[in-house]
Amino acid sequence: MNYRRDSAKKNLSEDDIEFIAANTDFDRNQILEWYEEFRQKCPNNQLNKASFVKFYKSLIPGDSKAEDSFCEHVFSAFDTDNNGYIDFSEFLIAFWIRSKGSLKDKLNWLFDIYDMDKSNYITPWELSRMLRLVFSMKSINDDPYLASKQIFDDIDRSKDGRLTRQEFIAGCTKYEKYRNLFAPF
Ligand SMILES: [Ca+2]
Ligand SMILES: [Ca+2]
Repeated sequence: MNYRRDSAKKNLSEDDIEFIAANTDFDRNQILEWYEEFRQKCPNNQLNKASFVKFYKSLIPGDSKAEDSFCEHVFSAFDTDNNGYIDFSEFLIAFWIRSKGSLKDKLNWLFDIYDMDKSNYITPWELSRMLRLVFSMKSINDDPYLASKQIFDDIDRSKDGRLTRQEFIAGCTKYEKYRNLFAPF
C-alpha cells in the first residue's frame, strides 16, 4: 500500500466515505482516489472560490472555455452549505451530479447556479445576468434581456415574474433548447 493512500485514509472519515457513496455511484476506492487528487489541489481540504475555478476548469476539458465569471456561479452550486468553501464531500457529490446525475438532479444543480442570491427563485434580472455570460461564452449575438423575457413567457407557469425551482425544472425538462443553453459546456 502506498504512503499517500494511507494518509488519505487518516483524514477522510468513514462517515464521509459512506455519505459520498450513498449519494453517488462511486465506490470506496474511487472516492479515495478522488480524495488524493482533491488534497493535492487544496492541502487544507477546502476550496475557496478562486481555487475552485482553477480546479474545476482543469477537471473538465470541455469547460476550459468556460469563463471564470461563469465558474464563480458554478461555485455556489457546489457549496451546498453556503459557507464560502467547498469541502471534499460537497465537491465530489456535486461533481458526480453534474456528470452522471439524473436529468432532474442536474436541473436542480443548474437552478442553484442561476439562483444567484439563493432566494429559491430565479428572477428575470438573474436570468439575464447569467445569459449575458452564456452568450459571451458561446459567441451568441442575442440580447440577454429579450431572451430572458422569452424564456419567462415559456416557463414561468404562474406568471408571477419569477421562476421557482419546480417551474425551472419543468421548463427545462420540456424545452431541450433551454437546458442546453443554460448548461453551456
Ligand atoms: Ca461548503
Ligand atoms: Ca434568486
